[in-house]
Amino acid sequence: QGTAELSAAPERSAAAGRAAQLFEESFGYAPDGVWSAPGRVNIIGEHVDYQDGLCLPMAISHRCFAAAARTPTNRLRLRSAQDETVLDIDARELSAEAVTGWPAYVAGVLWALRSRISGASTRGMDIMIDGQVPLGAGLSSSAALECAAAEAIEDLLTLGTGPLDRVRAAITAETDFAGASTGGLDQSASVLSREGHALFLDCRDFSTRPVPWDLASQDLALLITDTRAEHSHVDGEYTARRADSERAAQALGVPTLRDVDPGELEQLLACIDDEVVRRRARHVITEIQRVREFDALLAAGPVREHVEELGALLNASHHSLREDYEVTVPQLDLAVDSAREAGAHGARMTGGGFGGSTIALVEATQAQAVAAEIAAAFAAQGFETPVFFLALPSEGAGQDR
Ligand code: GAF
Repeated sequence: QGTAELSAAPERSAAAGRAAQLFEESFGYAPDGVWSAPGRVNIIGEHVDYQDGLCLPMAISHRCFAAAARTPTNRLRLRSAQDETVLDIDARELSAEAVTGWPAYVAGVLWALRSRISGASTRGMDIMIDGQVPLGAGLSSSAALECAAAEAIEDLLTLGTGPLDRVRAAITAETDFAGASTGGLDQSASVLSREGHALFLDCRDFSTRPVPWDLASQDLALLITDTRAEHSHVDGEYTARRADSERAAQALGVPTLRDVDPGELEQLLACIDDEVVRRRARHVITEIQRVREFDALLAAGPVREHVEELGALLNASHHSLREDYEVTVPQLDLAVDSAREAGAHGARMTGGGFGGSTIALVEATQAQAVAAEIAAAFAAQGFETPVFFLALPSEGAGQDR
């Protein structure tokens, strides 16, 4: 029998206070403020953001905190409560080669915003990071780090960025500075999410629309299982899938797979010679269509009224990610299968895959029992004990104090 307790994120204002205290202990003076940004789960719309697709993520209650102060220097000094690596660098001379590890996700944001920072003013700052988004769990701890940094930098240097500018700066930090060629879903969710809502995201232009997502009042819950199967994005598999999807678009003669009419799927797929590329295309095109259907069901009434159809879309998404996109691992499949056997309405992996987390749409009263079933299945297979949370739709990035 595995352990199946539901863990909770630290309470936000207490966590912000802790970050301020850590700053003071480390730098010897009080910070100017504390900013934070959340991790996310993607409810549906996986591996489509880099093909101009549609996604439906939501911010979770786990956040990354950045306590920071502006200094009358040009030094960027970074420290973290989770990692001993520190950075102390001339902020005018940032380069991807000079900064590695977690500091690249913070320094990269300052670098991405460089054209907005006037040459004359100093840009020195001290930042203490306290990341409470579980690391390597596929819950976007790196986007939370970038987005918390973007909020702090905006307020400390008064750059006049809007939320979408900060999303773009965080994306640039990740792709051009930290060197992970991800697609923008995570940063959008971290900055633009609203409490009590999921975020309908069109990755073609990063336009968004909040979608009410209040499961608790309908006695439902979204159970997150962090399978503890480690994943990494800088890893070639993600890049390989992205390249496959580009090959698919090229074979179909369209700029992106978003431009494909799902009604013509079968005829179009027949035009792709490579069997693997054909399956990759089928995933992306059908997944974008599933997001449209999911969104339409949510618009048609409360989740409770369509819970079986919504669950079926989650299941179909997982199937497609497992069979056509091949981004699952045994732990993800087991968590999904055991959640369904324990009575979940639907379940799927969430995030980039190759490890990380799953989500399951469950009756609120069943969340604990479903978690226990998953934990037991993991124990029986000799897998590491998973960690369980509830996905509570939270507020995007902002200032805490
Ligand atoms: C990761 C990436 F960072 C996102 O951009 C997205 O592609 C996701 O995997 C898959 O949907 O989280």
